[in-house]
Amino acid sequence: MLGDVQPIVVANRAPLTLELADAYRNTPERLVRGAGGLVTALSSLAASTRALWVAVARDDPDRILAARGDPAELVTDDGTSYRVAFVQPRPDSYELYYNTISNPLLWFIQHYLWDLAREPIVDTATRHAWQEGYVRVNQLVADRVVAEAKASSQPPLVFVQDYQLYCVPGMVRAQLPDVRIQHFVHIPWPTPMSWTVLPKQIRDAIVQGLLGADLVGFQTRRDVRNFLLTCEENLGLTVDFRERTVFFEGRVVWVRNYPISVDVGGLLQQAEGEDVRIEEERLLTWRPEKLILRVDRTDLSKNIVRGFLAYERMLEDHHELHGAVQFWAYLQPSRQDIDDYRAYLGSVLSVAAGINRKFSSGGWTPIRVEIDDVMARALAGYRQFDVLLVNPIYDGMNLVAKEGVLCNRRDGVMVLSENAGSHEELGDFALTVNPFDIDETAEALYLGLMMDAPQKRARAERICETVRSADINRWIALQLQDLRDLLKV
Ligand code: GDG
Repeated sequence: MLGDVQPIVVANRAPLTLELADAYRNTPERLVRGAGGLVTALSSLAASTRALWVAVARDDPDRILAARGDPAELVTDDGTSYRVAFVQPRPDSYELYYNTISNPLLWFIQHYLWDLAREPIVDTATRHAWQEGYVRVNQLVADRVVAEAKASSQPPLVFVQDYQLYCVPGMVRAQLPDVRIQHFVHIPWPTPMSWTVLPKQIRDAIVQGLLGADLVGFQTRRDVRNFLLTCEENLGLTVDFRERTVFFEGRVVWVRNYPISVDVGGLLQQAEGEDVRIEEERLLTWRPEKLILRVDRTDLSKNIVRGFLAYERMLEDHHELHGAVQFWAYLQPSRQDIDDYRAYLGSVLSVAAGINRKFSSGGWTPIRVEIDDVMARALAGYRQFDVLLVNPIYDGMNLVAKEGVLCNRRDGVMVLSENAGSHEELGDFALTVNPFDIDETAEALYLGLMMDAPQKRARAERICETVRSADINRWIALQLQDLRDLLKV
């Protein structure tokens, strides 16, 4: 896979979590592998190369793991082993780094979520959080990477992940000028102008930090273009749009897109599991004739409220569907320590309740909102939907769009936002919507429910083929290929 190198994966989260023993529920302590394709993909890389994982200790269970070794040799309950080096920032630094700067400030800029007439207000507290939180934690992480790189007998190859760690590549490069670094950004990279919300010193530090890498990866071609434009317009750097390179401090930085995907084999196997069968049986006891599904974290970017408003519009226009259709919103609670997120969940619940009050009759409830965190239930939903609504305001990729249709057993139709990263690959076979337009979304939901069987099947098959041929292994393989071709690793 890779030559003689020591891969170092750097991410905010470790690839595993410690679930503490619970005497009340009589459950033992468990070390559980993190969910999602990223952990799966990087885990296979880590397992095959003895990679080291550098992560930030976020809470007490992480700190317990950190105390088990430095780096800790950890084996999850499914038998996968990891070497994890935790950095341990002070809790107040972590809070500023994670809950003030990364979420919401950067997340909101990168998903265009700020209501700019009112927010954000940038002040001394923002600069303090940047310096004492974000920069400080990034420096701790970078120092740890440097120490591990120096201790390695093989040349290190550093893979940094995401928006919490933008400064790490530059900080590592400052200490190890020749090290090979790749940084992958999982969320959208917005237009240059969106970044001007931040003071110049902060927004330039973000881009310069990233340019410490040799290769910067994004999900879509649009993200790549926006990043190149940001380098040119906001920092005045020399950019080659055809080669997709930036010249920075005497080096060439390559910028490429690698659409993240799912572990197709693993996911389909998981979807056949006993726990999913039990969830599906439960679902069949209440499923309506026609099921609309959405599965999302309760994040503002996911656009859950407008999804309900579109469904309301559809019910207003199509009385014949009353009693026959139900919209199941299966939602995972997210970032509830941030005010905007708590308020958003409140709006989600109250809008759904309002629609249910307006239309419920004869035992029929139009919307079923369920807030929980059980993957098997999401998979049961994926198998059973007739229409899957994926309408984010903006989204880096959106894996639900890829997983949902792949697991579905009914040739279900997907209604997909043109602003989801997955739209670049799957848009031709979904029903495309502008996520702000509830009339258009209502119409698409209706078309999806009414589509004839051959058309449904043709679309579902094309989506499945696309996902199968570009799965998570390809995501990794393309990056490794570029590291070999461009950087001669
Ligand atoms: C970020 C970016 C990008 C579903 N129900 C449960 C559950 N899921 C799984 C889904 C899916 C994952 O969670 C959600 O992934 P998404 O990609 O849809 O969204 P984000 O969480 O916002 O992810 C995104 C991604 O990073 C990867 O680069 O695609 O754009 O925002 O796999 O099936 N997971 C658990 N419990 C559930 O009940 N644990």
